[in-house]
Amino acid sequence: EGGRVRASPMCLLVWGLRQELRVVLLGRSGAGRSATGNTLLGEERFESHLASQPVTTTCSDGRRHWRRWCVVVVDTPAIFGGSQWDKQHLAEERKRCLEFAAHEPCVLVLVTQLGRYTREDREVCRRPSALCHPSTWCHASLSPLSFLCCPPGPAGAVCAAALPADTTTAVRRVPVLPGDGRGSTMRLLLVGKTGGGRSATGNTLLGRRVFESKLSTTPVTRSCKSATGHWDGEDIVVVDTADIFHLWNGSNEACREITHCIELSSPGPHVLLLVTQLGRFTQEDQEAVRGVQDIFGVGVFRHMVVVFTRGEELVGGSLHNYVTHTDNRALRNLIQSCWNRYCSINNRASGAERDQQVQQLMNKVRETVRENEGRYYSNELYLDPFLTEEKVRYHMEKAARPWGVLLDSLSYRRVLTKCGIILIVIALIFIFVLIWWKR
Ligand SMILES: Nc1nc2c(ncn2[C@@H]2O[C@H](COP(=O)(O)OP(=O)(O)O)[C@@H](O)[C@H]2O)c(=O)[nH]1
Ligand SMILES: [Mg+2]
Repeated sequence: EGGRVRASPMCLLVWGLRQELRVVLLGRSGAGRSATGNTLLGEERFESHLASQPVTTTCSDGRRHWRRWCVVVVDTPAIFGGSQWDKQHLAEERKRCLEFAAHEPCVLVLVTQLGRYTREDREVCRRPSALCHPSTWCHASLSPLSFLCCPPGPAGAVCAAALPADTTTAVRRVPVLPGDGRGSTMRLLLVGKTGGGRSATGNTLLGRRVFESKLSTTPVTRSCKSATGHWDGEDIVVVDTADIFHLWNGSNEACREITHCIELSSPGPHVLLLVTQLGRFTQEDQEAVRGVQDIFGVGVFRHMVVVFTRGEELVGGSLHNYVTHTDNRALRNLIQSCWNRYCSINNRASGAERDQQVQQLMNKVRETVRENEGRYYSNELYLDPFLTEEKVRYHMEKAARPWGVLLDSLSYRRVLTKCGIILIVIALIFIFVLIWWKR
């Protein structure tokens, strides 16, 4: 926690992308591995009771979702230190354990009893380096009990997980690893056509005027900008965007701002809010949706909520009625692509009314996050650690005219040379055949 785990930039990158986190429980017989596993999983997955013989005889696993991780907890028999099994069984179980641990990110957790750190525990600490791949070992959470009285070392963390109430503490301790450095902050990205009300919606969400928002014939937001806020005890980052969502025009400014937008919402937005005006879903809006798709890819609709500004104009009618009875096919298609997630907002509201608007919108945001099991959206632009404007340009050109890029990438000269040679050879063969036949 707090940077205690050392990792190379490559590990940081890889760990940031993986959604699965392995937690391998190690320890001597009777230390409480299975019970700790059950506490972490929140269910009685592993057999655990007091017995004169070891209860856990083979490696097994259980899963749960925790934040953006799928946590796989692996319970192991006492395969190190004072084992009572024959060599073949031990070798098999060590192999199985190795297979379970051969995964990144993987954390080895030493389970030991408070006040009973014995010779067998020390033996367990010494042995797994032979079991695990060095890359796993360097991130292991194995830690002697002395950590309880002195600060943990760079690769160690200590937590007490004996009580069910400590589950969250225990799980939180484990995945606060490189790649999760941005913690639980939820990133919201405002997208849509210029003048639709993105900046105004951002200000409403944050409860203060951070982004410039006014009626204008030219784009008001010149550059993408992010701001942080809190909602219901959670940190949020809201990214407001410049005029980048339109049909690709190849301008340097667009390249620069797309790169900026990716940087600000990195490692990826949890939810994209597609902002449009109620009752005015125009050709420009459709082009903006196409622009969003070109930048982020089709998968982005899974993380999108359609937000209708000027919600105050809904007097007397419901948004549901408006959306289901609209004759605007493009809008209906968009709502369908976004899994029917939409809501309205009145950015002119203040006080309790504003709070209610934010509550509604944030409920949709939470629903979206839940449906995506806490995962944020990512694509090749987010995954590139050395993103440049040139790479963005290539990405956009590929998205805007995929066949064009393919043809551009073919070397015309080489193709023409080869075709020319083949034609000359065919012509020569034909002439020789003709001469020979005439004789
Ligand atoms: N009446 C009303 N006006 C809004 C609402 N949301 C945005 N606006 C206005 O729409 C105009 C454009 O908004 P802005 O946030 O600058 O749009 P952006 O270009 O998408 O960022 C501004 O004059 C806003 O005050 C709303 O919910 N109700
Ligand atoms: Mg704006």
